[in-house]
Amino acid sequence: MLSVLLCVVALGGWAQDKHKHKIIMNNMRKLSFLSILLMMLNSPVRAQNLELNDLEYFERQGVNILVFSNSFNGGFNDEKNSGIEVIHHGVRTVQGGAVRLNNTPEQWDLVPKMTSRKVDKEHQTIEVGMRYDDYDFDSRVVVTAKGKAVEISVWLDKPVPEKLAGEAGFNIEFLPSQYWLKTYTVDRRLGRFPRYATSLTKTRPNSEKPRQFKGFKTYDDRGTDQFVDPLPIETGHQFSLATDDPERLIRVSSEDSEISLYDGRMLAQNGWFVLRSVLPKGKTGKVVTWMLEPYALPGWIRTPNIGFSQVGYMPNQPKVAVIELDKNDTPLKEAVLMKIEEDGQTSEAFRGALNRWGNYYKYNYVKFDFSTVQESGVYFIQYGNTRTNDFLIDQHVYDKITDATTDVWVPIHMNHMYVTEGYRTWHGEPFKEGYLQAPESDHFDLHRQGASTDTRFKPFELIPGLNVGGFFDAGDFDIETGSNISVVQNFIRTWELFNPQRDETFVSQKQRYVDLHRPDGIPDILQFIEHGTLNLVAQAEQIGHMASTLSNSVLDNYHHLGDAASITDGLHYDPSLKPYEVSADGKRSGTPDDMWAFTSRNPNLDFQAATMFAAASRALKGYNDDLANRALVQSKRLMQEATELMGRNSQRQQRGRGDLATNLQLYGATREPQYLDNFNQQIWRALDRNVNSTIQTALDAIPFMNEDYRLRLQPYVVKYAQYIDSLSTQNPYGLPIGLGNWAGGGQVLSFGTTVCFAHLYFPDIVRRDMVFRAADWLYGCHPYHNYSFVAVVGATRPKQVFYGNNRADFSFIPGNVAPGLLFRRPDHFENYDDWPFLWGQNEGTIAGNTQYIIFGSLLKNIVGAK
Ligand SMILES: [Ca+2]
Ligand SMILES: [Ca+2]
Ligand SMILES: [Ca+2]
Repeated sequence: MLSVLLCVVALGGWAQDKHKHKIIMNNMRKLSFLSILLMMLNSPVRAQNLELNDLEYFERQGVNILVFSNSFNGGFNDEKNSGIEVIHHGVRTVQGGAVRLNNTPEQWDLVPKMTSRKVDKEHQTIEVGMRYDDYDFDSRVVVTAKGKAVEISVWLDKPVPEKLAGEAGFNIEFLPSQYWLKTYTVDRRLGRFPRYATSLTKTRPNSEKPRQFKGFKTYDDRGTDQFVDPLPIETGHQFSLATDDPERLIRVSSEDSEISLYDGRMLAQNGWFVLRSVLPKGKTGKVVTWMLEPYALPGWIRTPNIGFSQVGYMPNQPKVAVIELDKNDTPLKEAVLMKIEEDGQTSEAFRGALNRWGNYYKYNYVKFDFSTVQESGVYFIQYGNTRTNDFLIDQHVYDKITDATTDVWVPIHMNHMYVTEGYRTWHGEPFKEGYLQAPESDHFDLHRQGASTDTRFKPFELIPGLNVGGFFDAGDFDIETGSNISVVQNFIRTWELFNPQRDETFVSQKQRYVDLHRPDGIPDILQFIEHGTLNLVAQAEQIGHMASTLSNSVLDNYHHLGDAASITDGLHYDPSLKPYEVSADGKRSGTPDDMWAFTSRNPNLDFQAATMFAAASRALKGYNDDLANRALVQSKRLMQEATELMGRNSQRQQRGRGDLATNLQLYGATREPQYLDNFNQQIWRALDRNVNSTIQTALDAIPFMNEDYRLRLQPYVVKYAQYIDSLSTQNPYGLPIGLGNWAGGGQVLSFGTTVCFAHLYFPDIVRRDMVFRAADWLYGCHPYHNYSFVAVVGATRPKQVFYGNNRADFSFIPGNVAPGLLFRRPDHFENYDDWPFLWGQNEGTIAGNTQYIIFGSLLKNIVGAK
């Protein structure tokens, strides 16, 4: 053991995984003075104290403390992504440090607005001003480096407002999955973080509860007029959290204030552990002071992250692993590809030099190219002491990449159906009572119903016939009409391009019943087109135009986790009954839980629907002629009305890409020449303006066009190929990496799809090598970790948790595609694989996942896998 350790030490900045650190810790006692000295001599000399760096956060090796580098954005309020944050040995385990109004703030509790942020390098201080407009309440938080700790102090110029006295406090939150089952001490008392939320609560009158976002309520108080307030697990002045895990050990203490520990999961499954000090009443100046000290493992260097495709590689494709290294790590000169033989023995298949790519945000990157290895087999990569899991090189690795998505993920998201798989019921039939006309409202899921309903229905009146067909939007259960339109389009596209006859799903519209893995003689994709069209046609027929969404009426069932059929009570809402009261005939209830249809008219949405209906009518002809005809009728009507409305409102959008794609789809659907003329008039100008955003539509036209069109398009494809090449200099992965609040998985899918089409039509310009980049990324060759962002058949190590509707079980729905790599300012990428609840990195959407079906089908076909 000792010799192994010394060997690691002697090599200096080498790969050291978690176990090795533990070995080091355990063996420290056994080491002689000489070997400790040797260790110190070999460790690079670095600042041991926290220092404010050029990126405006406090840094020492192993610890980053961010102070409002990411502020609360207010969209969905507390997204667990903001305030004072700690990135501890590479993992963002602490966030939410701010003045808050609740013991355990939930997602729709109020968040403070950042009013100022002053960074003072000379005094090693960051000061942030915070304000709650709802309460005219201002505070400041000052964070100052003090050796290995930071001092956090809260300042008030005016006392806490009367209404918030005893409610406003300084909070900071700890990631449950990184702390549960670990030990802590409070003023020397011992405790262990619970795996399950089981602490004590009390109820208090609603009148005492600080206002929630826009006045909505996250909870159903069952008529008690009381809310639940968690009680602390512990209270004291000195906390040491995770004393049994040096990578997570943090000390928090306060001399002037009591600190309490709460479990945020008591109110919401996405809650975190909270440390909190209530601000004193009637005081101004420095009212609360904490010291916060994250422990840092001496000389800590992050374990290299070897990015590669978990699905594996075809023999004749490029195979390049991207190795992500700590900035204090010294890159090795070579890596090895090992082969696992049938008898279990391993042997060296390839040894190759590493190519240095350079720095990208906080890490350093080298590449390992083992493309020359073409023999089918089971392999793994060895880089120093880091060894990957195994993966395949084989002609058939891509054969099944869409199967879990089409056979499992999509049917489970079919709304208004009972969905079963073997012994398991995924959900009963949801929303049996149908949908009510939404009243004027400003909605929690960012929808809006204007003063006029734009329909023949009065607010709260039942709109008949909407509870049919359609797909759940994502991790929630609404029907986003725009999304559902793209979903049907994606299915039609898949159907028309690849004609997949796969039949693994039993769908009975009559029984409202879906059974997975039970063939019924009808290709599943056709049934999915039908299911999506059924809801959208019903909207057009019943409402007269497209609803913006069919969504929850109350916040307390919007965040539903569990069986979709239990979101509402299935009974028609009757305001003449009391809440929770059921009518004598058992058909109506006084509980206002019915879903709403948001019906403000949007001619652009109608136009999109019209285009999709035309295509759907073509796809469904011969399978469901009645629905095909209904779709065509609505297509023609909506097209005409939308065109008139847009003309009248002079909302005619700039005749740009949207209309280009629409004209092309309309031509495909109707073969009427005016649409092709419109397309031809616009396409070249659009390409001149922006090749990257127009090229997909231009490529989609090729099947309808002659050779002249292809020739004229060629120089634009050359330009696009140059863009693809240029991406290799922008980041080590050679594709567009999104930096938004929702990770860029959709962007990667679009990019991958476009590259595939470009290669299909112009193989000499967009080389075959280029089509694998998006797949490599999705399946594991990306920053942070190397797990597949897609829960795909064939991947050795897909992600283990996603933000699906079963996220509270720390599980996932097979076939899901995560948005993936989320950027946190100023330099951190992450994708939690032990905490599903951040949608920006882990939520799959119906539009995104059906887009993946196109990409996967295209890739399989292009590379000749099938
Ligand atoms: Ca939604
Ligand atoms: Ca079927
Ligand atoms: Ca109801």
